[in-house]
Amino acid sequence: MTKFLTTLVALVAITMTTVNAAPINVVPPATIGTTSIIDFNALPSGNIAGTLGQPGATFGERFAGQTVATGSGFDVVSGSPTATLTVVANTTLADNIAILTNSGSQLIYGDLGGAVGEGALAFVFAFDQSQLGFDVVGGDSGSVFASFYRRNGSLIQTLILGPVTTNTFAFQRDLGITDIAGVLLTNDDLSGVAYDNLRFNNFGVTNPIPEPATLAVFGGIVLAGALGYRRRKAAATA
Ligand SMILES: [Ca+2]
Ligand SMILES: [Ca+2]
Ligand SMILES: [Ca+2]
Repeated sequence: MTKFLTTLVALVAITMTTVNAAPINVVPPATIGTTSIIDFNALPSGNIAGTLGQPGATFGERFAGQTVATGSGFDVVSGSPTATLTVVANTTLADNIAILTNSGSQLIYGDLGGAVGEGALAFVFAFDQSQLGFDVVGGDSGSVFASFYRRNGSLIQTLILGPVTTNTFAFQRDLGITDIAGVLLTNDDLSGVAYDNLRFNNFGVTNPIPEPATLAVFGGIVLAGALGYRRRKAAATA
């Protein structure tokens, strides 16, 4: 019985790892089939007070539940977002998100002390995504750290992109799982980076709390199986 349970627990662990740890894949931009784009071009330049609502997504500095440290000269965000995933602003204007003009296009960036581009930028979608893309603009061969979160605040994966220069990045969820509710972007680039042309699908579903539901169903099946085994064993020895 003990050995049976140990094997069972191991099998569950493997299964849950397979289900929950599917990564985010970086893919060629042409391969994602997104239909919506936010280009920021209608927005005036300058720091934004509060969060920024756009069709299909809302932008802020970080997610509710997270804290930001600035000692390194870059925003470093830590902590887990709380459910339901929500962006929050930095109350200091020069430390919040902002818009600037570059080559005739409006871009968005995270600010820190008005330094342009060293700050964090977070966005949450109206609908969960299985794929998305965006442009990084002005990178000076540093790294961009992209953390993908579910709507319940759990982390799917953090990717390190770089060395970045101006480039387009696209991402696809392994197995096509549609559970990317939001993304946090920070960087350590020498001069900071801005972002443009967020590509996504402004339709579909939202998954408020997918993981606990999955666990409950799965746990129920395992429990039923274990009880059945115990009953069969009891019957055999009776
Ligand atoms: Ca900031
Ligand atoms: Ca633009
Ligand atoms: Ca800068």
